[in-house]
Amino acid sequence: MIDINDILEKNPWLVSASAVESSASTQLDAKNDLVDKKLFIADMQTNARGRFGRQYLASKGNGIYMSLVLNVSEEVKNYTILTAAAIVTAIEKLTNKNPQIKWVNDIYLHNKKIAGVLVEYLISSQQIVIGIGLNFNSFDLPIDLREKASSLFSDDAPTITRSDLIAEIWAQFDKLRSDDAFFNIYHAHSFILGKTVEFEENGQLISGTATDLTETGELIVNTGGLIKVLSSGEISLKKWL
Ligand code: BT5
Repeated sequence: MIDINDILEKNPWLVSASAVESSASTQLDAKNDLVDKKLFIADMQTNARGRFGRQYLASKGNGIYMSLVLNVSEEVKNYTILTAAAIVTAIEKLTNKNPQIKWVNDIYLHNKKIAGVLVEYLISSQQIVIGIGLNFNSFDLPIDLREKASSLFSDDAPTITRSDLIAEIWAQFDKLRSDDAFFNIYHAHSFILGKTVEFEENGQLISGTATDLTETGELIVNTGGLIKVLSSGEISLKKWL
């Protein structure tokens, strides 16, 4: 099980944390108890979601599934980018692995997705809920995910615990959110820059070369002379080569 005391000790900025054996979705747990800087963790989720309502697969005891509530009254930051930067920094600090970030919210290792970030804005209460799903140990994936998903530790035995990584992710998150260096980390870990990407716009499939990222998180794509600035809220990439 997850060691909450260790996580809180390494993150005095968090007010509290809960860890349950099973939850429908830690994102929902968080939304039902909107305490600023409270962390919700589950060993298993039965109805986890990603962006655009897509399903996120969980496997009992083999992943990190967690959501954080944060009051964001006057700040304007791209929390998806900040969280992705915190995850890759934490992994690099605790292991010898070199994760990358696929625009905008996916963490990749050896060309396969090992984690995803979901940031939801609650406009009425000026809060956000940051969800992280990370495949930690390897587990049986359904056929449709085998080609594109993997785990942090896939062929090798874990050298750290899930609690170690959770504690480090939030420690890095807290450190990075006090300055703007997280964008440079995000940029330096980009898996997509220089690649040919395909996206859908108004029902039309368009392809181009991903050339850069803006500081607010848009992806700049050159589609044969025409420069497109893609916003992650509207567009998700279909293909990248
Ligand atoms: C994400 O969405 O990757 C964000 C996932 C956030 C999940 C966390 S877990 C804790 C909290 N509670 C929740 O209910 N949610 C958050 P997106 O970019 O939309 O990616 C979803 C797509 O990733 C799916 O359509 C699949 O193709 C793929 N996928 C699903 N499960 C996966 C897994 N375990 N590992 C890798 N890829 C997966």
